[in-house]
Amino acid sequence: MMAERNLPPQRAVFVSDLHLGSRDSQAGLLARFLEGLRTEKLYLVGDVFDFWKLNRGWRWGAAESRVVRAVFDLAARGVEVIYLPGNHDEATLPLAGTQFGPIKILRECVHETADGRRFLVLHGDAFDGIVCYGGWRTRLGEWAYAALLAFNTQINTLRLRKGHGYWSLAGAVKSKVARARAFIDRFERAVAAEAQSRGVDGVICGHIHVPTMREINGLLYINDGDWVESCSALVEDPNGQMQVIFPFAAETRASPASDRIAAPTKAIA
Ligand SMILES: [Mn+2]
Repeated sequence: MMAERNLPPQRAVFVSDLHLGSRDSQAGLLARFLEGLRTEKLYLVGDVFDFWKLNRGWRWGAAESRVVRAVFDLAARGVEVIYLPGNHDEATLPLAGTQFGPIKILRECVHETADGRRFLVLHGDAFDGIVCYGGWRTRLGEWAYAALLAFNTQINTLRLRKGHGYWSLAGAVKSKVARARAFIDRFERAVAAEAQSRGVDGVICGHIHVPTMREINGLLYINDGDWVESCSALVEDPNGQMQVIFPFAAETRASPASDRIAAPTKAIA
């Protein structure tokens, strides 16, 4: 349970897609992770807040406040905190280049590891237009899938009452899984290609809620995941070793081996 306490001191920690303010955010686990953290740098790689939920479905409780307090406590202890706005918190983007108290706000930046490798750090939403149809069609797909999930239970209640068998949502969306995989691959390749053109060794992003570390054309693509389902973080140890960790794997369904791209919504962050 106290896995986060066992995390040794890190040089840098990257988290993104916290979606604070959304009911889906795992703010409680995130607070525990941040409160036990020892690191020199903390990168908040976008979608820290979910302002899209301000009009409907906004939630702000003790856990969310604990997350914010934990970040400021880390900063007060000398941790360098860098905040890179994403698309769900793009209202903070005009603040890029300024400081919010001890927190540095940047559109993107380059992180240099202890062993001298340079990583472009950005949220990743800028690549939506390149890899998918974008705009309303993406939103429609996201809405349709959410509606499908919500109605799954009702559909089955009806079906069972009428003597039909259980209708599997997983089976129904199976045909979409290949598309989700293709989307993820296109996204990862687009981000990696951009990083390659900047002459860096790798790229660190979030946005699609698919924690990954993979080499693409000799460039290291790292996605730190999210705090909606994966509850993952990217950590760099004092020697420059990078690792995507799942500190609450035992308490959530997420684990490095789980097939997290089965749900198409994951691809539409
Ligand atoms: Mn995003």
